[in-house]
Amino acid sequence: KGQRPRCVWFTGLSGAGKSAIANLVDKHLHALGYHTFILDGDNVRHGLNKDLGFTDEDRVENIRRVAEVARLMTEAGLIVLVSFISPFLAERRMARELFAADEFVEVHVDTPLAVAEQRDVKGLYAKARAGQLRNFTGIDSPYEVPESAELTLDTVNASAEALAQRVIDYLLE
Ligand code: GGZ
Repeated sequence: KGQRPRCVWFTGLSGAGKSAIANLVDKHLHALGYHTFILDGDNVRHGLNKDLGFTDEDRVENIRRVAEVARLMTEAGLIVLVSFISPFLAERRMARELFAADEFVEVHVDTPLAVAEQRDVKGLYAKARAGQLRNFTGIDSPYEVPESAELTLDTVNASAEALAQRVIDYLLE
């Protein structure tokens, strides 16, 4: 089936729900016959970017490389689902500029810090508050709220399933 290549760029705090939503979008698009690929910390930070940590400088380089890889993958025809905190406006803008105007879809997974911290699925916020984890996004490292996201997802008032469906509807409209 002919598919439009896309870069769907999920941004949001640690624990916001980016990966959960990206995984659902991936599963549903795959079931519909689309060719997709997820780029996230799990498959990029342990390999290609294992030399990078969480200083501002390293995050910028992390996002630069991820954006370039996503671009290669869209050139191969894929719908790429990119799931990184990607905290800086300038780097998200840089990523967007690698793609055609309608090819890049920025999705702000808009979970308030208090909610992400309350959930604290991996216990990282507690560690950051205790000073055991430095440069943690939202605690002692900034998250710059998107100004030009194509979609803003409110994870407090909707389920991951419902939000994944919104992303799919946007992509297929
Ligand atoms: C933020 C951190 C940090 C610090 C480790 N700050 O919830 P997670 O665990 O699974 O997702 C977070 C992930 C963030 O990596 P990214 O590559 O998405 O970040 S960025 O786009 O800013 O480069 C978190 C874990 O790594 N983690 N230390 N200090 N998140």
